[in-house]
Amino acid sequence: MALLNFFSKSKVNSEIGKSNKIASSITQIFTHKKLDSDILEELEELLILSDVGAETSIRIIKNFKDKKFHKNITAEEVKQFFSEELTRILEPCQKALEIHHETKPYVIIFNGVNGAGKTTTIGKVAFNLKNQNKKVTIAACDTFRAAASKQLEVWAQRSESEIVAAIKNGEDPAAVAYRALEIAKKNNSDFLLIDTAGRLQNKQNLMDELKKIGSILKKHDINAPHENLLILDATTGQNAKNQLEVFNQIVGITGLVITKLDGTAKGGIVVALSDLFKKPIYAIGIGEKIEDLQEFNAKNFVDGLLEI
Ligand SMILES: Nc1nc2c(ncn2[C@@H]2O[C@H](COP(=O)(O)OP(=O)(O)O)[C@@H](O)[C@H]2O)c(=O)[nH]1
Ligand SMILES: [Mg+2]
Repeated sequence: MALLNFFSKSKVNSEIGKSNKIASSITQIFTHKKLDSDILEELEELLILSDVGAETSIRIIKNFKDKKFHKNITAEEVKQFFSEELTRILEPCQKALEIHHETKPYVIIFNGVNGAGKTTTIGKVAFNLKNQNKKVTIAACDTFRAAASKQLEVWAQRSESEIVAAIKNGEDPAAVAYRALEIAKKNNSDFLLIDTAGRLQNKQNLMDELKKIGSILKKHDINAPHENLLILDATTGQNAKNQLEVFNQIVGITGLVITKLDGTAKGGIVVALSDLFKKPIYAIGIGEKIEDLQEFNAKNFVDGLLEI
């Protein structure tokens, strides 16, 4: 067993939550006022506006009340409290992907709704693996859109990975997955990364499709897929909770990659997801470039969010 460094090292990233900095709002709230019940409401609202979600925000504020801080508490002390609370929620979800090297190929399915960042994340992961001298096969199982496999081809070229795509438009995605697994075995690939479609509008279809991919892989390797990742776009805010619930029901999600934390995302959604689902967060996406995939580090993430 080994820990896999798919991703760039985590660093404090000031891009995270930049459109709605919790830190500057805390400073503003505490500039002219003393701690009272109005302020507690303002803090709760601030968390909710930052996408932390009502349930988690209410609990954090309850913990804050229970501390019985003195009336002249400073913005810095409040930030310190939030930093500890958020880190405590996020830390259990900071996990590295563990790989069994004896398993070849190690099969990872990338699930998620359209536009979440599945294809881009596969490209980034493939590139990182290649830099570690790993052999990668990519299965283009989003066979519904012709453009999808074209986009994947570009990423595959950059990472010198082999790509297995549909022979004709609309080919059964499970058939592509099966063929890809056979090819990956034949080529002695270390990894098989499977890109999927994400049409959540037609849940039954998607469910059938993903289940079929899973069961056809099992015919080759009873333990495959070894990971069922869910790629979530942080800018979709609270909707990400619903996506996690649905995909978890369908395939049993083993870990998350949360993308687009560099954009208008408020960042708090990562806290809400950790608090409610406690799934490992293997990486975060902080841009469109190949190096913009970082391992998730709870402390660094909170420091970015709170500008500490
Ligand atoms: N800013 C930003 N854009 C991203 C990130 N990840 C993916 N994207 C962009 O999101 C769009 C959809 O990504 P794509 O990989 O095609 O999503 P898919 O439909 O799930 O395969 C593309 O324009 C990507 O460049 C990220 O971490 N940050
Ligand atoms: Mg795609």
